[in-house]
Amino acid sequence: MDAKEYVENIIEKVKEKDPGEKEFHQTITEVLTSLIPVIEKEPKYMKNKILERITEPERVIIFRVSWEDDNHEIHVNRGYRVEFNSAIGPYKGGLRFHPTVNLSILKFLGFEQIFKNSLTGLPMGGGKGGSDFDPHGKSDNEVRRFCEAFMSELYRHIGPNTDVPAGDIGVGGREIGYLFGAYKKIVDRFEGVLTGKNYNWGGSLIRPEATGYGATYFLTEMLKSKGTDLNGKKVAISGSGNVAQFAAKKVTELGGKVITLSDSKGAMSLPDGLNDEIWQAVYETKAIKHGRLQEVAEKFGLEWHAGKKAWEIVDSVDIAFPSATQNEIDLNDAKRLVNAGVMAVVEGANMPSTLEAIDYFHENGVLFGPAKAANAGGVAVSGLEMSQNSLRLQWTADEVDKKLHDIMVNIYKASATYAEKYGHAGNLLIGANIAGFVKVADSMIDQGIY
Ligand code: NDP
Ligand code: 2IT
Repeated sequence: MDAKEYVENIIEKVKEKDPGEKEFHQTITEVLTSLIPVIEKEPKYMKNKILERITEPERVIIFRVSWEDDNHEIHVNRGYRVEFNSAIGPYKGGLRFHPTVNLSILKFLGFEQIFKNSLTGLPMGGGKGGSDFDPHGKSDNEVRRFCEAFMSELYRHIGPNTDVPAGDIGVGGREIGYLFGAYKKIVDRFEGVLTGKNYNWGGSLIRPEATGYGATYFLTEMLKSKGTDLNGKKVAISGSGNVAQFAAKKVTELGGKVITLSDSKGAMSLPDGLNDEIWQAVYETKAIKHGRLQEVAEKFGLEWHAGKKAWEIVDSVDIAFPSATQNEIDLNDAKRLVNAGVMAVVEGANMPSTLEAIDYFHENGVLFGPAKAANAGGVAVSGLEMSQNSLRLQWTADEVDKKLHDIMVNIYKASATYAEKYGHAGNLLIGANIAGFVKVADSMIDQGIY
């Protein structure tokens, strides 16, 4: 069997085994197809059945979460942890609280995390978890009770050397605090079992900023390869959560003009770009008050486009920086962005572009920075948080930021180098996937048959 046939066969088998897991099928198709050049060159991967093994999670935990709201009504949600691959370190990856969460979404996120974590160069395996709980409109006490109920089961599956969760959509500093408090109460140990902790109790400086800053550092490297930089570039950012906030901040700091932000209710135009005052209002409204972006638009007299995506409200744009959720750029959005003059796309969110959109960008010569590489800064600083916890030390913001910057430059270099080595110069998606894969696959071979 040749490499292409082998890969197609595995993709079909995954689809047959778990029909209906469409997001998981999407990432499997993207990643495995991009690995054909390395499977072809290195027969050991086929011989050791690495693709059969790497597409099957090591363990999936699904559990009931019952909790009581402020009116003493009982609710039942479903909790998950997908422990996908531990070849190069303990399972590591975020928790997502969002009503759309299901096994397909967490398997896609857990699978992507394997390669992303490998790219950081730090010893972290891949995992992801979460719940279909919706934090929108819940009181702090309700969120706390949910977190306590969630941890009352999760605690037995995680640990600083086993599985180290963090935040993702709907899980930020507040939730990590409640989850950490519940874990510590149950196990009676103060240990680095979660990342994204507050600095006062073992967190790392720059972790809140890390994904957005890191993706912007990656973007800077992409632009450098074309002899340009962020200065004066119009940047359409989607989302207004953790990733979008700090992407917007760093882009502005480096001379770019942020022309949009959005949330699940619509998009906001920023014709004059972002300033400190608007940024602070976005941060307070979304990160502290868990409110709506529309309130910020109204406060500053900015145009609000209800129900629209960021891509639908721009006529002229240089860079698209999706930072909200999966599949938020489909083929139509990609066409619209290309018509509006986009030269680069950098993925802050996980799998924000559909397979058709990615192909369209590549066919039209748009520089494409894939999520697994571009947004790896968040988990990279999570890895640095684990290191600091082990050392029982905390580094300065400058030290962490410098390490983050070096990691992002290295990820860019690895992606570009591997793309070239395997005959696809300039295709950072193929390069990143192969670079992330090789380390994990070789480690799996070293460790025997699991
Ligand atoms: P947040 O919860 O802080 O923010 C999410 C943002 O995306 C909000 O503006 C939210 O709007 C919007 N959003 C969420 N779901 C949808 C949806 N279905 N349709 C439209 N808009 C939506 O999450 P993060 O900023 O942490 O995460 C954003 C993306 O980045 C995700 O893809 C995540 O997996 C990825 N990521 C996060 C990392 C991290 O360190 N936090 C690291 C690497 C990747 P609203 O407020 O209205 O819900
Ligand atoms: O998608 C991601 O990389 C994250 N949500 C961050 C994971 C982490 O463990 O910091």
